[in-house]
Amino acid sequence: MTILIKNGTVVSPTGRTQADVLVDGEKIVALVTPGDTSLGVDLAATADTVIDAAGKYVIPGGIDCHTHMELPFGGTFASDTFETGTRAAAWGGTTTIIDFAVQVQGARVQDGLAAWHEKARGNCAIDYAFHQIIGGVDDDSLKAMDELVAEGITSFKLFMAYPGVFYSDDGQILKAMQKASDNGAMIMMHAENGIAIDVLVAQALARGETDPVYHGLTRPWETEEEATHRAIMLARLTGAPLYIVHMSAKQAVGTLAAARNEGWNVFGETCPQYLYLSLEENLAAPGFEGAKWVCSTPLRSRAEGHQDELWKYLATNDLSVVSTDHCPFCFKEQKELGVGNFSKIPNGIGSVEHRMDLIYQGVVEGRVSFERWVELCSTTPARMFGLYGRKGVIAPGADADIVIYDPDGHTSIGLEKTHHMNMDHSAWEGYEIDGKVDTVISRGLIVVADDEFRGHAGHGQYIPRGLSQYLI
Ligand code: DUC
Ligand code: ZN
Ligand code: ZN
Repeated sequence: MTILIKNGTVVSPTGRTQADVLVDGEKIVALVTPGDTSLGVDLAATADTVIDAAGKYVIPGGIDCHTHMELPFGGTFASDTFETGTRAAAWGGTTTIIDFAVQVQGARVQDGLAAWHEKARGNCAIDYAFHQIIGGVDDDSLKAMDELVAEGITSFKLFMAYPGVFYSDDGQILKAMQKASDNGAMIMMHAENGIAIDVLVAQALARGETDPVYHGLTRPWETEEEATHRAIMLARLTGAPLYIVHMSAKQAVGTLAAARNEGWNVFGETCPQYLYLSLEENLAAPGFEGAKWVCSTPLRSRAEGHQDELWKYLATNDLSVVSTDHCPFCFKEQKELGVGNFSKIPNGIGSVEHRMDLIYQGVVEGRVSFERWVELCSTTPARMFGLYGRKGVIAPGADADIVIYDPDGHTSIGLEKTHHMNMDHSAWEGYEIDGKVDTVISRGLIVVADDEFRGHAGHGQYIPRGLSQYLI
């Protein structure tokens, strides 16, 4: 099966070119400059399928390197399965996810990973890989980190938040970082001071402050900045590469930027919710409505200017990646677990379907370039997490994961309009995008075209990963 994508503009982090893209089976086999006849065949006449991409952008499929399908959290589970979540991702132009397998204290890391393989196998519409959460750093889990690296799980998430659940203390973090510094793995850090936050939460509840907005107010920027600084220093001490996930406070990113300016091997990720949504407009919505936007790190104050600063940090590469931290919960019966007590609201927002569009809107609004859009949403995630070459690039030999994006199209985000995630509400209701995902190809299979889903569960394969290209 061959596909020729004709007349499009191919976008990469280094520029835009007019080129026709030839796909054979699961791979990209050629990029041909229009008018170049040196191949000696009329590709349009011989290809099985010809797609005219005139006036459209041809980009490598999106890579969402931070998702939580079916994550157990607060007595419930994230509402997207691998089947529903990867289908929604495909609708939005994402062709690879990296999800987090979970190990909790006292359990074997290998068992946590096996459980994640079990959830995903045969169910995904697009390709997938795993990071490993280490919820209990001990001798066994440290040993398991070596085993996992050899199997293609080359990044480990630790938590400075959620004491008693996923939390690691500084000694545990130090040991895991020493291990990563030896075996080349990337340490991913949830950087919030969870011990301080738990005190602030208890004090707020004791004062009768129970609404969703107090979720944000009890996780002030200082708790993110302090943890970010501590994580960077521990990484510096051990020589481990460090990637700080879901950054939302401008002060924390400022601390990261200062470390990067010193040449230290540290990176930051943010998510669309921290670029667009805010504590005042969303988390503080009347009644219990704000629960829709309870996530950690929390949405920040617009009056304090975090959102605009984060966009600037994306442009300057102080923030290197946009993922979603996709962790959806329904309002009914899930978010509602926290009526009368914000600390019981399951943490998470669903966005896997909208990331490519939402960051494209940043291109339209002049915040980042076309090239940077591709870099933030596909190429850097591939390079950061050992997928590059196969993913994150349109070049001969790469997997044929391709999105054709229409700058003249329009996307109205909303539950009744464009919603395929397994949720009963959209955190993005009413957002308008001046562009549209037109066609999505996953390893040579057209999975979205003509406003139809044409993929199927089980097409997506597990992709073992190499080491990060950002190791020094
Ligand atoms: N943050 C969330 O919002 N949800 C899941 C876990 C996390 O760290
Ligand atoms: Zn986290
Ligand atoms: Zn997360």
